[in-house]
Amino acid sequence: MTRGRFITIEGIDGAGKSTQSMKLEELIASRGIRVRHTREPGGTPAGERVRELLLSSDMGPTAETLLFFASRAEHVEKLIRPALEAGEWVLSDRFTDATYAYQVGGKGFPGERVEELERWTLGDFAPDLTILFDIDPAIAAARLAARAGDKDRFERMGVDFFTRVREAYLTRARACPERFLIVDAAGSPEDVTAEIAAKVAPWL
Ligand code: Z5A
Repeated sequence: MTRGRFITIEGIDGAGKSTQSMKLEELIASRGIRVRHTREPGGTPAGERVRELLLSSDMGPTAETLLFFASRAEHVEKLIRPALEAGEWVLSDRFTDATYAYQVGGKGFPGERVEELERWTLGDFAPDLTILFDIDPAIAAARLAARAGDKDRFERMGVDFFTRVREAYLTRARACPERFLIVDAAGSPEDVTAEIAAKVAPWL
């Protein structure tokens, strides 16, 4: 049995990840490849409960970072690794790069603590491919402002916060070009879908 591939989708809020990851799932499935679409935080029953807690509470950075890794450990053990070993591909909206981008880059949590947690919970387990949706936070903010219920997300965190998160993602992508594909997420949905299809084609 050939092991499946693990693809992660990353980028700031409002970059268009959810919209495009569904298209990518369709593209992969259209090649006859079995694919599981999942997300972080979440992806398992326990992980989804942790997600509710994380997204509804204002907790300190240590508790928050530990909970992201608790959800991730469960996700890898119960869903991601078994699916890959069964030959399925796994497509996850966010994974460990998000912790480096949001907690370390955005909030200033110490990077070495995240490295320790990553080593402890994941060992050398990492995505085979990461698609980074790169976008100016002002454009992402305008998209979320147009979506009912999301009006205050950028106001709450601030555009400066999302600028730091974006920079942290780009720094990671530049340090690991063999794993990352950077997509210009500011275009129309059709343009972004086409760019992803072209860049992912060699993988399919
Ligand atoms: N988080 C963390 O801090 N640390 C971690 O380790 C992990 C996560 C794993 C998860 O929230 C939060 O957890 C997240 C990071 C943190 N946020 N914070 N703060 P989430 O999963 O609910 O949020 P999200 O991943 O950012 O989803 P999102 O806000 O929905 O953004 P998106 O998926 O990138 O965008 P979208 O839903 O596809 O599109 C947003 C809107 O724009 C929507 O109305 C679309 O119709 C529209 N759209 C999409 N594409 C386009 C284009 N191309 N043009 C115009 N309009 C578009």
